[in-house]
Amino acid sequence: MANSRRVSTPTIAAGDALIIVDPQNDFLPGGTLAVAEGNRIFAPINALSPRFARVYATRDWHPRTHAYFQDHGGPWPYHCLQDTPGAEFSPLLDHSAIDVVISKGTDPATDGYSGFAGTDLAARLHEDGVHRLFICGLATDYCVKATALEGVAHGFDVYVITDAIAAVNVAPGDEQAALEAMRRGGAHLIGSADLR
Ligand code: VGL
Ligand code: ZN
Repeated sequence: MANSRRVSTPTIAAGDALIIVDPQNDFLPGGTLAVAEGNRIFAPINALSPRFARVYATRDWHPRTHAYFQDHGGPWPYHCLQDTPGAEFSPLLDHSAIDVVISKGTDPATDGYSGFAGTDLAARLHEDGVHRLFICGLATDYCVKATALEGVAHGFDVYVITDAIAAVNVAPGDEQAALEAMRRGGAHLIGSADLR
């Protein structure tokens, strides 16, 4: 079965981009929508980022009027409000490696989980000659999953780095379900140590 086959070890090359999804304070311990184990992603991310010619970071960048905040009937507490400390990249992230910052979730009417939703990310990647995406960041069960699946839909060869992502786990099992959805959707799941 193709899906149970181990992915051969990828070697980082030209045409590869590292996509760091939402490495922001509000998604980390002390933030308003904290991922309990979020801080553990930064050691592998900081080790990998200098090895990529192109590094993109997405940021959740919401207006306070966003429909998915609880005050407006949605599921989420306020988080990553534009120009607030909670929306800043974590001080644990090596900012020097980031080439491009993509703001998302700015449309108050749509969820904006994916880094591609309402942004020019796909166009920027195509312009930069990128074919393979190596995805890491937060959170596995929302924005990482959506970005990975939409990356596949855009025709990119997508790798998700499993030790460099962490889940919200609103319900137990969400993380496993998200990993399974990404694998079924055509993304390759790899560990950072698998990258040569
Ligand atoms: C995210 C929930 C709401 C994420 C963003 O970055 O995964 N999750 N907004
Ligand atoms: Zn959000």
